Amino acid sequence: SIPEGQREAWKKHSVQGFTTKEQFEDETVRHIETTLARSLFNCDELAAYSGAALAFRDRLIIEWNRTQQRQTFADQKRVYYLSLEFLMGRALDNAMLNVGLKDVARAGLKDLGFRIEDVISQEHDAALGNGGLGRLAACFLDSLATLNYPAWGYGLRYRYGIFKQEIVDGYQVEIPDYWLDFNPWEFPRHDITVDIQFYGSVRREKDEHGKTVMIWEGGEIVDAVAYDVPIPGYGTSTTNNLRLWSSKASKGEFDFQKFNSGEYEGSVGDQQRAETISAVLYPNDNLERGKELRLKQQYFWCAASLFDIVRRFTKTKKPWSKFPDMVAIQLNDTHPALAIVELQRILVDIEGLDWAEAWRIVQGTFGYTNHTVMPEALEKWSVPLMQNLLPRHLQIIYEVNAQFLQYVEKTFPKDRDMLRRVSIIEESQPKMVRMAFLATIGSHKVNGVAELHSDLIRTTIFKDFVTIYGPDKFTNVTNGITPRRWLHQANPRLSELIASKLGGYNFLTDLTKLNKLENFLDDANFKKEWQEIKHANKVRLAQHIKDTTGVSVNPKALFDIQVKRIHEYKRQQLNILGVIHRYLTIKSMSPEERKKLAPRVSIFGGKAAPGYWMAKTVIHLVCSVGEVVNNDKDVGDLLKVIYIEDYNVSKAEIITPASDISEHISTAGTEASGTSNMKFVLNGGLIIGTCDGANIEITREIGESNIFLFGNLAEDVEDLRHAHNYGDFQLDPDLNKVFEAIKGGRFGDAGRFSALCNSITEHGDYYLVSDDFNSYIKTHELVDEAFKDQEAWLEKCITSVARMGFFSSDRCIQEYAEMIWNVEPLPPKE
Ligand code: Z15
Repeated sequence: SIPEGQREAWKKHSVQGFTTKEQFEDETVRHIETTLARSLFNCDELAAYSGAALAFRDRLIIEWNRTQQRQTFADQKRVYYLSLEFLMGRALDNAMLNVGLKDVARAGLKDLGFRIEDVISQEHDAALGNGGLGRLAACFLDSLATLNYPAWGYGLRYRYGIFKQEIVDGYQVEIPDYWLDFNPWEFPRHDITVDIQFYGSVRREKDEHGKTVMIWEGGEIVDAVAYDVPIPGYGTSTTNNLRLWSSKASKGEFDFQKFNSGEYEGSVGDQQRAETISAVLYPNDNLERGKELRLKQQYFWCAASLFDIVRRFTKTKKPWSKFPDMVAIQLNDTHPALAIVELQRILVDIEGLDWAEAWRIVQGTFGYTNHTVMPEALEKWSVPLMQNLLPRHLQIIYEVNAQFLQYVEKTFPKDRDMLRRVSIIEESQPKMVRMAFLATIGSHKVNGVAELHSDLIRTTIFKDFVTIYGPDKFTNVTNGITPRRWLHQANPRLSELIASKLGGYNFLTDLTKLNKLENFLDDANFKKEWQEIKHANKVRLAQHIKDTTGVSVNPKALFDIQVKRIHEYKRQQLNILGVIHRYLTIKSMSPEERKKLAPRVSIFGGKAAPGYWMAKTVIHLVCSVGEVVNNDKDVGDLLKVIYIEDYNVSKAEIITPASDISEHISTAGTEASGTSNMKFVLNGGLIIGTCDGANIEITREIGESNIFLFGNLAEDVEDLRHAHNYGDFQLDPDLNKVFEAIKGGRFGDAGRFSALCNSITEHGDYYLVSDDFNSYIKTHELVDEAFKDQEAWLEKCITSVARMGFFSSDRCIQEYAEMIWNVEPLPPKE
């Protein structure tokens, strides 16, 4: 650091960051002319984006520095959020709003000849996630900073984010998402690198006191290099850090020897192999495939993060027993469960603590969030794979398991089968490590993400663990979303209208304040403006649809939207089969009857995992139906079917404010929470949904009369499936007509859809499409009816928005902080 005597000089030259329009323009032009080496003769919108982004980045990093210093001096507990996915979307708009300088930037950019919207839309999404789990992590970072918690995110810096989706001839095509060409939002920290070891073997040795120590040696070393992304809070100078690790060949290991011995090509190959670890995000949502490279990613990221966290703790010179008082680590699903084992390894093998004392520290440090009960999504790693890649970690897992099972056997001596059921090791061929059990045993709290889901984990996958540990270890934190991005940024006009009624923007940091909106249900002007804003948002989406698909849709029609990852459990197939039913109904009507119908636009969007054939078939069916319906003269505006390509965070910001109704129709008991349901309601759209995930709590909050619920309940699903498997299955007659139409070739080659149809008609209808079909169709008829009374519809929308305060991610973070982390905020002295 700078010597005492020189600090005054330093401070005099400290960068301040712009606040006025003039200063913003100075900074932006300076960056364009020097950092980017462009001039006013070749400054396009991309250059303007780059200049503005760099100007904001400077501001953020100044606050980032101050925040980090403050947190270091404060010497209090920090939170570390470990997530393999952070689905951040664009950063510039968010930075402008959180720092409170968007109007300054708008005026400045206008002076320089640009429209702020065009500049903002130049930015490439940071798409380091698949769906809900990754976006939740991003919302949590926003709330942690806004609420002034000393918190860090830790993740992987993938060179390729989630693929870009193109729809070619009605099929999904995946394009690699190379996004790092120009990323002004990250700061490489080449001085912060960690050596990460893989493979090798374990040797037992006696130390000088005769104590047995384990030594993991040999194998290979890969370097983890830190890249830091500043996370600004809204309306506060707190700027937290998201640290992403990038893999690189270790200097000592590779170059030197091989370059000297003339193995140039081999050396380059080694470098590339090392860099492969952080090369690509696995594109599966709610599915685990057990690939070695994925396990390598997990350990690489956990080991680097733990090393960093432990190093920060050691600087405080506190005894190890204080570790859980200074560090809370939250595991976003089981992807980071190896962090538990890694901390135990550091404490026992490297720091020489007793096993039992180390394990107390580990359990006191970790919390685990479960996001699914679906068996195909629960992580299991093969023992031979782990033995080879992480021999010492496998030993530790066996030891943890042995002690745990010993305790269980002692406590429940009569239940022999329990040992088999709760063992971390599944006695299969090959043996498997059950990561959810490891995460549960190694944490002091386990939480689900919505009430139904938390009840389900307590009664199904973790039932035995509730018996063993008691019910208090298991809790619920219902998911939420950040109202900054999902209301203020995505829907600025609605946010402004709300602010004009509530006397300012305080609702953005205390969302329960929205409840005062119910006082304006009789305010005709307010309601008119509300409706105008919804219409303008629909016009904007209609324009996007026209530009990207060529199809014209009527903005006055009912916009019915389902955008999310394509998955059988989310039941996009139920939606499109319902659309076909609607089409057949329209075709069977007389022109007079048709006049009474409410025009509809059915909008779909979402990515299918590249290897998920059934999901890809669903996309193809939607596109094929659209091809027929959109060109049928009998139908006209009464029905349009649209597939929006490449659904991502920035598209969601256009789509969410434009819905009249959105679909959250998973088979009851399968969607842990869902978070887009919250986004749509917060933007003044109603929802049609099943009694699943957070739909249930949304209903509780907004009232049953403001939501369209349908379908079987979670408690009945098991019996229905069982009945199907024993031959008790009657295909719904309306659904049968839909299948007849598909089989008759009305939407192109029927063969392409046979597996999809058969999964329902022949193979047990696991997701209960037929069981729920009638209820779904009937409920859509209620939606049609309700939409005809625009006045009443509008009232439902406004009432619902007013009652959505509970679903702010700020509320979630406060619950985690109190119930799980035991951390206090550290507000800046302002
Ligand atoms: C994912 O996006 C979710 C759960 C998972 O187990 C995986 Cl691997 C990915 C989603 C849930 O499906 C969704 O219901 C929930 O809202 C979201 O996590 C955030 O909790």
